[in-house]
Amino acid sequence: MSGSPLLMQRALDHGTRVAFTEANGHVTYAQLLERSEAIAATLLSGASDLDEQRIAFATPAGSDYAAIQWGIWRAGGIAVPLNIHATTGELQHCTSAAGVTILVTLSELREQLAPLCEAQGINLICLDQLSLEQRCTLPELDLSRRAMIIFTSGTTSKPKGVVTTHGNIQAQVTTLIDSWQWRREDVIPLFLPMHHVHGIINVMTCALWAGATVDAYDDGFDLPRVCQRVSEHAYTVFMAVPTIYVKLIQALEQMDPAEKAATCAGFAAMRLMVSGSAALPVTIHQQWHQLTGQVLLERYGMTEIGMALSNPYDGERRPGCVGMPLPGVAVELHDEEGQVVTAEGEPGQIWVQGRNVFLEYWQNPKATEESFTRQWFHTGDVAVLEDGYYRIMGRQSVDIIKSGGYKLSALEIENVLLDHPAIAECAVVGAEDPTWGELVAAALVIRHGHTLTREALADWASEKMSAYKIPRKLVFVEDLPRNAMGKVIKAEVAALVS
Ligand code: MCA
Ligand code: AMP
Repeated sequence: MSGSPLLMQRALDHGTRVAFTEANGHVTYAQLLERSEAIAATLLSGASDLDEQRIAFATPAGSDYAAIQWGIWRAGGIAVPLNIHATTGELQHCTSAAGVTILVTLSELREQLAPLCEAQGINLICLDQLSLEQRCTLPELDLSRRAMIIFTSGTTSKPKGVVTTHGNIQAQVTTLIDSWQWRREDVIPLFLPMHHVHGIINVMTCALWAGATVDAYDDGFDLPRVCQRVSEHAYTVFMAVPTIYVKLIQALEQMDPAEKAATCAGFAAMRLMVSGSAALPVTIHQQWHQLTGQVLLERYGMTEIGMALSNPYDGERRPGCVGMPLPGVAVELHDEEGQVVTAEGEPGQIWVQGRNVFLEYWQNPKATEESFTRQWFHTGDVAVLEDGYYRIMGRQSVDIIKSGGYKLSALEIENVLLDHPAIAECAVVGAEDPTWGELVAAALVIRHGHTLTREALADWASEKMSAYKIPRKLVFVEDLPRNAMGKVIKAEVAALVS
């Protein structure tokens, strides 16, 4: 196993321990290693090293996902996880921007992905059709090798590919293993999407690093099943976005007393419950504590950096705050002139430095350069330090929306809406919402002689963008509010749609 990422070398020691429990039974670490070796041999198909070829994969959470990811890594490729619920247009952007050569999936998704692969000359491989007997000599890898590209939305109209190396991933994982005291005996549910860091790194990779067990949900967050498993005391650790805690509170409040007591007892028994990906409202933090006795540990992270700030495992977990820098992660606040803010109580943009910080935006040196000053990455989030704890105040850009834990680009959504024949102009903003954090909201100017209903727009949009990007709030306006320079005033749009 020399030359393999440390994650896989550690898996040898975990051997017969259960890595995944899933609908069809369980999979051990030894089986995961075996399957990933066969996948690596298939991908190499006689070559000695994939040399950072981009290999996309589209599979739900579970052992197949991990075996493919490890197979790509062991063969020397860059893993490009795709959103299994993305539209063809969204997938096309990712596969063509990353220059994907092979896409691995399951046979039930073959039909959906075949036209895209044909159009882009991508070799489509179905996992269930592979021989698991294949073996070959695998390449030597070092920590500087590129390992993964995750697409993330931002202040450009199309998502950018965030490239992390094996070294970055190792740093992102090990700081959480130590800080949150991951152990072999842990069991964690995995119901988060598998094309983002929260599900991939914080839940799955940390668990596999520790030799723990992942209970995989192959169709995302299934609230009744989660509550059932929790009431059986199946889990020791739980990680979710704030929207999920809001949905769980609503569900607990509607349960009959016996079911509620059993579910709350299951939550109470866990050793750690974490919230992140978006701001956890203080009221939700408090309600959760009242219901379950658990003090949620809130942390702050980003695709480009993994986790940076965390409330302590031992010690005060302060509601409304994201704690302090994790070991190995340097954090500074900077004012608008780029000067370091040292005084407590003064807001500044969060800059981050450390081995956890990504290498580059894929084939986008301009965006990469603009995001760094020396080795410091500019997150675009504004925070303030109060009594030793950081508190996130919001984003610098109004064009970034956080809905259900997903980061969305207002500009990307506007570009899609402008393709609608009835829409002359539009402005998209986030509107505050107690469940989703923010809802996607749009002010629309309708072309003369056209009409448009909410339902018709939602139907049309669902062909073009993922469900969480579809505007949920619409206002129809004569003109968009603009300043003297003709620029749309998004603050006024936000007031219109709220
Ligand atoms: C779905 N719906 C929405 C939204 N999304 N409505 C408003 N706003 C939205 N954003 C609607 C659907 O159209 C549907 O409507 C109904 O809600 C249920 O949809 P469904 O998809 O089934 O919802 P769900 O399963 O309850 O999903 C909610 C969720 C999911 C579980 C919170 O959004 C989720 O898994 N979010 C996690 C995202 C995440 O992991 N982000 C990490 C990236 P109808 O009923 O009318 O059909 S951030 C990251 O990785 C960084 C590093 C970090 O810090 O963690
Ligand atoms: P993403 O780019 O999808 O990885 O999302 C990262 C963004 O999520 C960050 O830049 C923050 O804006 C937001 N975020 C993550 N965790 C928190 C948190 N605990 N509180 C507030 N915002 C958060």
